[in-house]
Amino acid sequence: MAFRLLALLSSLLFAFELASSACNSDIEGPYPISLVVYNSLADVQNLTYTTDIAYRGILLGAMMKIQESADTFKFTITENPDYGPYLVSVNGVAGNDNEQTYWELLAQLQNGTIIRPDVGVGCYIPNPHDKVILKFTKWECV
Ligand code: B12
Repeated sequence: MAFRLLALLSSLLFAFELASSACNSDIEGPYPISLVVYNSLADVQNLTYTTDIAYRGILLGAMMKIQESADTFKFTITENPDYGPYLVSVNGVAGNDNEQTYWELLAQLQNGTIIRPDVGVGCYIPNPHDKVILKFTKWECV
């Protein structure tokens, strides 16, 4: 009787270990990205930051992490009800509708290709080793 109970307990333990190890194998760790602040309208040096981002985490989270750890990186956003956070200013430099300036979001992928994400900082999910570029620039009216 005691033997059968022991056998039952050990098979239950085995099944539990199997289930938990299967779940653990689904866990993906964070990965590195870098962030470049580039003002194309002024003669100032680019600033580059690196951070780890949660697996498939959003860019805004990585930016908040950098802001917490680096004294030289500050940004502000406004919330748009349709599209989420709009990046208004970086390090005190703010976009201005009258001057048609804004912070453009670009990303250089690991293979060198530069893309212009079709979502903002609250929705963009950087790929591992992305170089995210916040570019202060002007928009053109067509
Ligand atoms: C004009 C425009 C811009 C102008 C806005 C300046 C201005 N004052 O007019 C500029 C060039 C600055 C711009 C920038 C960007 N834009 Co834009 N923009 C548009 C566009 C063509 C029209 C918006 C509009 O005037 N609507 C009419 C007015 C009356 O409504 P509104 O609510 O007041 O409009 C405001 C918002 O749309 C806001 N806005 C514009 N773009 C974006 C992007 C995001 C993420 C947010 C939160 C707000 C926002 O600015 C408008 C004026 O205040 C739309 C596409 C479309 N045809 O609708 C894309 C659109 C809204 N933009 C888009 C994107 C992706 C961007 C960028 C992230 C692109 C980039 N990679 O840099 C950046 C924003 C970066 C940042 N700083 O956060 C996407 C948003 C999709 C999404 N689900 O997130 C759209 C839908 C285009 C697309 N790709 O399909 N944009």
